[in-house]
Formats: sequence, C-alpha cells, structure tokens
Amino acid sequence: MTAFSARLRELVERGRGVVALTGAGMSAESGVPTFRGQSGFWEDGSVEDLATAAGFARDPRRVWDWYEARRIQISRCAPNAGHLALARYGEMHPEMRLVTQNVDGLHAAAGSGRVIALHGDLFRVRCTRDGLSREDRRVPLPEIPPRCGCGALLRPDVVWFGELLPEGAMEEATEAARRCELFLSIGTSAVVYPAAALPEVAKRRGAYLVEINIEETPLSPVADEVILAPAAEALPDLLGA
Ligand code: BJW
Repeated sequence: MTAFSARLRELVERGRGVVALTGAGMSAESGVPTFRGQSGFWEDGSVEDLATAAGFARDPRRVWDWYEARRIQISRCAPNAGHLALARYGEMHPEMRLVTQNVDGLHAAAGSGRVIALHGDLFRVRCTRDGLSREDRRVPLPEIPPRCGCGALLRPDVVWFGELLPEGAMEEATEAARRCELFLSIGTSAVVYPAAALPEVAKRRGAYLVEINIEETPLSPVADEVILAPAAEALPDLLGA
C-alpha cells in the first residue's frame, strides 16, 4: 500500500478541481514501452528520424514501419489498474480534467470520457495533401506507407517535434491547470514542452502538485509530494477507485 499525506487524501476526497496529466509511464504496466530511459523507444537516439516531419519526409517507409509496429503492439494492450482508477474517479468527480500526452487510446478504452489528448492519436491518419484526419484502426494496415484516396501519402495523426499541438487542446489544458486545486503529474519525464509547462502553471496558481513516477524527474524538486511508485499501483490506492 502506497503512503500519502493527509493533505493529499483530503484534496482527493474533496475532488474539486483535480487535473491529471499522464505520460508514457502511465501505460508501462499495460506493456507499452516508454520513450526515454532503459528499454525506451529512443534509447538508440532515433528520435530525429522517427518523430519529426523532416524524418518523415526523408524516409516515410521507415517512420511508418515504426508506427505500424507500435499500432500492432498497442492493439494487443489493455488498460491497467491505473487507467481504470482514473476513469472511475472521473465518473465520481466529473469536474476532473484528464490530460494525456499518450497516443495509445488506453484512457478511452478504460472508460474515461473526455480526454484532452495533447499529442494526437496513433489510430488516426492524416492526409499530407489536405491535412484532413480520420480514424483508422485497421491492424495491420493494408499498405505501408499508406496512401489516401487522393493518392497522397498519409501520416500518423500525432504531434512530432517542432509541430503545433491540436487546436484548442493546450488552451483547454492550461485553463484547467490554472483553476485546479490538485495537479497530478503521472508517469511523465516532464521534459517535453509545452505539456511540461502545465504542472508549473498549476503550481504558480497555488495548486498542490503531486508527482507519481518510478523515479525522480526535473519536476520532483518543485512538487509538493513525490510518490515513487508505479502508476498502476499508486492510483488505485490514492483514488480509492
Ligand atoms: C513510470 C512507470 C510506471 C516508467 N509508473 N511512471 C520550450 C523549452 C524547450 C524546448 C521546447 C520548448 N517548447 C517547445 C520545445 C521543443 C519541443 C520540446 O519540448 N523539446 C524538449 C524535448 C527539449 N517541443 C515540441 O516540439 C512540441 N511542439 C511545440 O512546442 O510547438 C510549438 C513550436 C513549434 C515550432 C517551433 C517552436 C515551437 C511538440 C512536442 C511533441 C512530442 N511528441 C512526442 C511523440 C508523439 C507521437 C508518438 O507517440 O509517436 O510525444 S515525443 C514523446 O515525448 C511523446 C510523448 O508524449 C512525449 C513525452 O514523453 P513522456 O510521456 O514523458 O514519456 P518518457 O518516456 O519521456 O517518460 C516516461 C516516464 O514514465 C519516465 O519518467 C519514467 O520514469 C516513468 N515511468 N514506468 C509510473 N510504471
């Protein structure tokens, strides 16, 4: 059983203005690899090739091979106890705002209704000609790299480095961070901006800032409470859900 302060328990029970920001560590126990760190996707330094528009322009097939492998892997993963606890807590406290950097869809699969997705969706594709996106959950895709009906290349509908976040998503998340009483930063290395600015915004506005992670991050020194535990273990204990 994870230990929490009385202040944190009180804020969770009250449930007014809670924001949860999740990152790749949230889905680690579902079997989804993280990006950074040991056995992360980018331990080989391939980020520039795989998660930038320039990398895609250079070699769309290589980028799509990587995304296709992730789509296949994630389509076999299920939400873990942490996703489920957040979904149940959100049902009990509809004011809660769930903001995710993850593109795996596991919060929605757990039953979380309104998720602010900052970095897109792995199971959507976008036409590189007209920019229109649509859901495509087919696994495997019939051709790699996939093409739109108009003949242009399709790309994953995710946010790569140097790209803007989906319209309105960051504004909505920032507004929620400004107004919240309790901000939970869960399973994120807290180094990718602008998402990494959200806990800072909440803290500046007086929110109680809590980090849940298996190791310390650059956010740890400014957090009011750091819970060093896996999200799938800490969240059911904390949220009582
Ligand atoms: C566990 C666990 C368990 C493990 N339980 N925990 C300001 C300052 C500096 C730089 C910038 C800035 N503003 C913008 C930038 C540039 C850039 C950036 O931030 N770079 C930094 C890395 C230096 N940001 C951008 O480019 C963003 N766009 C932007 O700002 O647009 C405006 C603009 C445009 C043009 C010019 C200038 C500005 C876009 C960022 C897009 C990020 N995209 C990715 C890929 C998404 C698609 C895909 O999935 O393929 O998003 S990168 C990758 O990182 C992915 C993630 O969502 C994101 C964050 O990673 P996350 O979730 O934190 O995962 P990890 O792996 O890093 O960490 C996992 C954590 O879990 C670890 O801490 C573990 O310990 C922990 N953990 N098991 C709990 N069981």
